[in-house]
Amino acid sequence: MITRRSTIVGAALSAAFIARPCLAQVPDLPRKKVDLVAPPLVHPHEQATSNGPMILEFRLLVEEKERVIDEIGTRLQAMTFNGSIPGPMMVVHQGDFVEVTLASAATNTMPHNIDFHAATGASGGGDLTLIEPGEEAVIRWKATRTGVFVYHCIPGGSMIPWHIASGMAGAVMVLPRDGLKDGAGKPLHYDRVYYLGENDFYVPRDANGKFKTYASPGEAFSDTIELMHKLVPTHVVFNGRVGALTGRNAMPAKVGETVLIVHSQPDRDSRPHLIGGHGDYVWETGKFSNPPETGLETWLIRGGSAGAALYTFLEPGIYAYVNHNMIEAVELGATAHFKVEGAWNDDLMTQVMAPGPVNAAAH
Ligand code: CU1
Repeated sequence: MITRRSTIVGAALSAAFIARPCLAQVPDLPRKKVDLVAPPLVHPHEQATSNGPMILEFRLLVEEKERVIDEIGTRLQAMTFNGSIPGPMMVVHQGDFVEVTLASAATNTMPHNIDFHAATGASGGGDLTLIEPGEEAVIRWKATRTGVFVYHCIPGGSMIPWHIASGMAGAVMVLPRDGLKDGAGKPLHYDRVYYLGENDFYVPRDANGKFKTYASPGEAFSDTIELMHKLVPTHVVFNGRVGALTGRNAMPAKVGETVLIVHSQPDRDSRPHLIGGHGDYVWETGKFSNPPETGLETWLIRGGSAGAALYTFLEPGIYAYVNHNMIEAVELGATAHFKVEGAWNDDLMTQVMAPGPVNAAAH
């Protein structure tokens, strides 16, 4: 039952508290508390389950905190779910109930809430979860549709794009109860799953072109929203900062392992490409009720959505996973790495001749 705050989009920043929401009757189902983990990792879960529907309990703490977002020390007045950008991924099965406690750190300065694209009604839950610093709210929604879906903060007006562009987005994966399938109904499994949240950031510069710093989110707001109106990000990154998933932070895998890559972007379109690899099975729109496309080179993540790609690594080495707008990948930060160990397969590729001077006599 809705007793607190109505439609969020366009609402005033801080609606008056009316009453504590009445909690609906609790379904008579088993409960399980799930401890969330920071991306790119995903909490342990079954891919297919023989269990009946459950109530899965999650807790998300909203924290406003300054974060360094690149290798030159640029600082963002970030807003986070559980301290990470993106927020952690939650995995459930179709028919489960997702019960989320959304809490706001007492040190925060603004109202926050959460809109689950996978949920139905009340602005995806945003209308029922708008909390002030030091408050918490609990929402429960039924996972009726399968796929990977974005969640994000949606506090009203200009706060919506600002909070999202400050880091407040994550993803939910609703698996079919009998697991993933290819287009012919054959079961598909993954050995590892990684969650990559792509974000565009807008950090204002001073008169000398240097990135500015601010003491609080509120102090950063007017400069930041002015820059956001130009729609030209200063950073496009995976998992909160340039290099969050490259070099020694590369995601490990082994030759022969099948990896599920979940990729979300709450704002802008992205074009993921695995350099030297492919998308064996790709749910480009992220919804498992549709058959996956196969053998892709590059696919599209629409702004405001998540997609999923399954790939079995066949050669060892470092694989760059990029937004194949290479300007965004190389200049703005949208690059991640997989570090794959195992034996090289000469049949798939071999170096016939190492680079060297042109041998004119041979031509
Ligand atoms: Cu927020």
